[in-house]
Amino acid sequence: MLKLCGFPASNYHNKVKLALLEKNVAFEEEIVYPSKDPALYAASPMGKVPFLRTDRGPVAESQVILDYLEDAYPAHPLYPTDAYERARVREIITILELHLELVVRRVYGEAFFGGKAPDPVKTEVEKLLVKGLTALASRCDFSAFAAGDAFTAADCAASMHLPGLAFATKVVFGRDMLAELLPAAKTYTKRIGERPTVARVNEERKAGLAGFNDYIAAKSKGGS
Ligand SMILES: N[C@@H](CCC(=O)N[C@@H](CS)C(=O)NCC(=O)O)C(=O)O
Repeated sequence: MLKLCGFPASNYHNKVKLALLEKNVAFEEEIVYPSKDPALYAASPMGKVPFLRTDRGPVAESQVILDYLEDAYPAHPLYPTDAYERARVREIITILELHLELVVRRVYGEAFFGGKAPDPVKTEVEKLLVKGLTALASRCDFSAFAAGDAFTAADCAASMHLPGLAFATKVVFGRDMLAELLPAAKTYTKRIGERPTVARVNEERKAGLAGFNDYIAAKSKGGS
């Protein structure tokens, strides 16, 4: 059986978990936190989680895993059949991953872990987030799902990444940039949170926070 390795406080982990649930593919979860363990690097070349254990070997990188699942388990598709529409879904995912999530992560230390991001970093992140959110607004109106009238892989990314962005920008910049620049997406995050699969992932995220906090505490004491 497929094994999703990572931890449920991670939005990347949860993006893959949501795809597995939506596709109705059986899987188990194995809690793996980032570390310097060579076994982790053997499974995931950048030492990041999540990765998926398959009967052929591991696959790392959340978006690669989503695409693998779509190829290997075509039932309950998460992409449209039309090539152009598929490209549009991937365009939205790329904006979410590269131009929003990776950008806002630069201030996650301040937003979630009591750190302090340098002012020039904050200025740059705020500017880039305006650009990324404007790009997202040009592709999605969020009146139903991220990429139109049906749930797609773009929703796996949007529903798991956007709430953290809203929270982090409120803490670090004193403004919820999602609510301000893309109010329909803010409403969408609440609406999609009621979808049973998303609600389950979010409940399990909350249940996993204690374990994650223990991992962070051990790490700050010098463990790996
Ligand atoms: N591009 C990766 C990003 C995954 C990622 O950054 N995971 C975090 C946990 S949420 C991690 O493993 N961080 C440890 C590290 O970067 O060394 C993906 O999409 O799977």
